[in-house]
Order: sequence, then C-alpha cells, then structure tokens
Amino acid sequence: MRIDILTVFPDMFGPVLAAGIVGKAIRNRLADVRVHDLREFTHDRHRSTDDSPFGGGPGMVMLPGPLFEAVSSLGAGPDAAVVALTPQGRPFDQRAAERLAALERIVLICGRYEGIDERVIEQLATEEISTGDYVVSGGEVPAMLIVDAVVRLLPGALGHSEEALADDSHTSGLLQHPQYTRPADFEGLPVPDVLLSGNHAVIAQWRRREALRRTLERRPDMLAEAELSSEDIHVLRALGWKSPTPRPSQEA
Ligand code: 9D3
Repeated sequence: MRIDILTVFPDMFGPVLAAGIVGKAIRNRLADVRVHDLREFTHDRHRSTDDSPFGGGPGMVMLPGPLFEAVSSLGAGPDAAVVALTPQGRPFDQRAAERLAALERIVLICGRYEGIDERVIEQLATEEISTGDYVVSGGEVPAMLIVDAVVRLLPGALGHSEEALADDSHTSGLLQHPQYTRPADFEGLPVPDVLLSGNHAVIAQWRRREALRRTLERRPDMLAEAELSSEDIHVLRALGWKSPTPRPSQEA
C-alpha cells in the first residue's frame, strides 16, 4: 500500500514512521509512506499555504491552490481514498481502519489553521475524517494515528505473537482484562492470587469477568455490540447492568 501525506509540518513524521510495527512494515516494503511539504507546491515569495477567510472572522484558511497542485502531482487513480483530516469529519474507528487498509493508495491531507477551503473538501477529498471529539492543533497527529492503525492491518505487518493478540478488544467487543508481570509482589503491591494459581480455567474465568467489569464501568455502549454468552449476561447483571431494551416508539 502507498500512503501520501500532505502537510505544512513534514518534520513531525520522521520518528513516528521509523518506530515499531509501522517502521518495520515500511522497511519490509509492505507500506510506502511519503510525506510531502505543501510549501513545495506554492509559487509566491512567501510560500503561502493559508489566507484570511472570505466573509471575515478570526484565523486563517488553507489555500486550495497548493492542495490541488499537490494532489494532482501524486497521480492517484480513482480507487484511491483522498482523506481530509478535519474536526468536522466522520469519527475514525477500527472499521474505517479496515476499509482503508484494503486500498492500494491513500492520500492524507492534514488540516491546519481554522480549516481547509471547502472546494478542496468537495472536489478533491473522497472523505473527511476526525480522530475524535477533542481539539488538536492540526491534522498531523491524527494522520499519524491513521497510518499506525492502517499499516498494522496490512498482511505480514504483525509478528506471530502479535497476530495471536490481534483478535482482541475491539474485535471481540470488550475491553481487555488487567495484565500483570513480575515481580509477584512489587513493593508490597501483590498480583491477584488467581493468576499465580496455575489453574487456567479459573484464570480464564477471572479475566473474562474483569473484562466485563471494566467494559461496564468505562464503555457500557460497547456491551450492546459485544458477543456475550448467557454466563456473561449473568455476570453483568450481578454487576448492575441494565441491558438496553428497545423503547416503545412514539410514532403512529
Ligand atoms: C474554533 C473552532 N475549532 C473547531 C473545534 C476550530 C479548529 C480546531 C482545531 C479548527 C482546526 C483545528 C485543528 N484540528 C484538526 O485539523 C483536526 C482534528 C482535531 O482537532 N481533532 C480530531 N481530529 C482532527 S483531524 C484534524
């Protein structure tokens, strides 16, 4: 897969693209990630990438010129996703990562300033994505997040032991249980006894219960979609879960 990133801060990406699973996938040529400085597609003396908004108001808006020229220069075909990263986009999730990972090419346009000229969104972008409901300074960190989530899904990107874990959390639909490693007593803080018992059935039962407990506590919304056994539902009810029942509709 090839990923092109358009940004006014190309220097932000180096270490992120070199480290860990993403770095390895790039070195192994599973992913070809290219970062492009938008200033290379300007022609004025100041190499401007932004200007004031028509209609007035605070802040600056990304110019369409450099973005149109940059996307044009990439020669991406009709199957490529051209993603504008903006706070107005659809929220990014694992399903979106899977969809993008199935493509041969994606282009990530990193928004900066108060926003991107809407003609870029309408004419150039095939979709608009936000990584979540918080404010960051631009689309660069969101782009890194998307590259990471997508590249690790490429066939061969994960090692065998990582692959074994890939069916976790967001695929099984529950949060992960707590993890512990040595020492069994860290400065008076013990590991739960059950994990030292060697009884794998009891350990599995404890972990499932902890996963259910945490999911109920932190992400009760996930329980509606999770694959739950009747034993799971028993445990959840004992923990105070009120399974959402369909509401009688008020329509005629
Ligand atoms: C004044 C209103 N602000 C919107 C909440 C303006 C604004 C904030 C932050 C405009 C741009 C930005 C920069 N952020 C992004 O470009 C961005 C982003 C984000 O802030 N959160 C989550 N995902 C993304 S993707 C791009």
